[in-house]
Amino acid sequence: MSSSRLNSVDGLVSALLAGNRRALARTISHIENNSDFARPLLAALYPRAGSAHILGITGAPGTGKSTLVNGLARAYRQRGLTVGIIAVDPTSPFSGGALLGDRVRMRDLAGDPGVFIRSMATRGSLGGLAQATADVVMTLDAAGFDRIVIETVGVGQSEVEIASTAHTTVVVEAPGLGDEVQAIKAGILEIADIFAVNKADRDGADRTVMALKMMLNLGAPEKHHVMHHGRLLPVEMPEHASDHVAWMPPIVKTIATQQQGIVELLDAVEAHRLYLAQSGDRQLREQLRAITSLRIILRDALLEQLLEDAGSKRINQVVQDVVTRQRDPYTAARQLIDHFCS
Ligand SMILES: Nc1nc2c(ncn2[C@@H]2O[C@H](COP(=O)(O)OP(=O)(O)OP(=O)(O)O)[C@@H](O)[C@H]2O)c(=O)[nH]1
Ligand SMILES: [Mg+2]
Repeated sequence: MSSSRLNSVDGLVSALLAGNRRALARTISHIENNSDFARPLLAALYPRAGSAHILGITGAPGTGKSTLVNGLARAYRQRGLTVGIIAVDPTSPFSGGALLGDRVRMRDLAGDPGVFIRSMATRGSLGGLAQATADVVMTLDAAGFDRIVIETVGVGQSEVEIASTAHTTVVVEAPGLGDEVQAIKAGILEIADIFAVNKADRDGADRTVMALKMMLNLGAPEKHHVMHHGRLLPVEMPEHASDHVAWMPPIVKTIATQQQGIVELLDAVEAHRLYLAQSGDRQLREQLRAITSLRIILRDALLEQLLEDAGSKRINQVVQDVVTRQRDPYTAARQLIDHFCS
């Protein structure tokens, strides 16, 4: 295929759908850079996506996420499934050091056309990292990957936002980083569908498992997503079948560096995938993903237009008024909104 075909939106789309990896990489670059091609590409690909199962792998730095992802990808390949991997590193958008490490750790997957690995460059994409990640996920989905794995470092709200774009979220814990379960602090326990206690070759793994079990027994964090996002857009959520049993997050011990527990972890993911389909929760999550996407896009687009509409002179004046306490920020914001809407 001549490379000039990849210089048009139509050419890129048809090549991507035909399995051309160069077209895929180029499409992702357009999306990341928010080039003129980005929106037409996203619009053309969106109807082709929706079949992949999307996994989020999150947890504190160094818990072994990349090593686990590597193991999972190999195990999926052994089952004949293709895997797209996205490594997101919002904490160090410019250094790229951790990502380089990831590439090295995932080296044994290189050269396999059934695996595609991408590190997310975070800079400048409209809608921020969460939306850019969702867009790349959608692109891999349209390109036909059976499973898409997103690795994020679980440290803050944006990671939770990114994880909420997944169908199945695996929270990775490791012993020896303090007695407490690390995720409690970061508030990512609520998003876990599965726990992996990695580095089970180390002391304290059983204590971590016990701590997690206690946490889970204290209160099933069921339907938190709905609570959290449901009120943000007035959409009707599908009702649950009354006979449907709530999912209890399983806890899987792994030693990623020795390929131990990987098959069990993969089986847990696949069990959750089935659960989502059978319970109707997959549909619910698709709704939540749509809500999250729309919220981010609307928020950013409206803010951008409002700022443009008000003009920098007016904005500067408002900022000054708030600084000098002539107006409180709520009143100032309200006045800008009223002006924008009038
Ligand atoms: N002992 C032991 N070490 C492991 C295990 N899994 C991973 N490691 C090691 O832990 C270190 C960190 O592993 P990574 O896979 O890079 O962890 P990560 O969570 O992706 O790290 P960041 O992306 O930087 O947050 C590496 O040196 C791994 O070899 C395990 O099961 N046992
Ligand atoms: Mg990593």
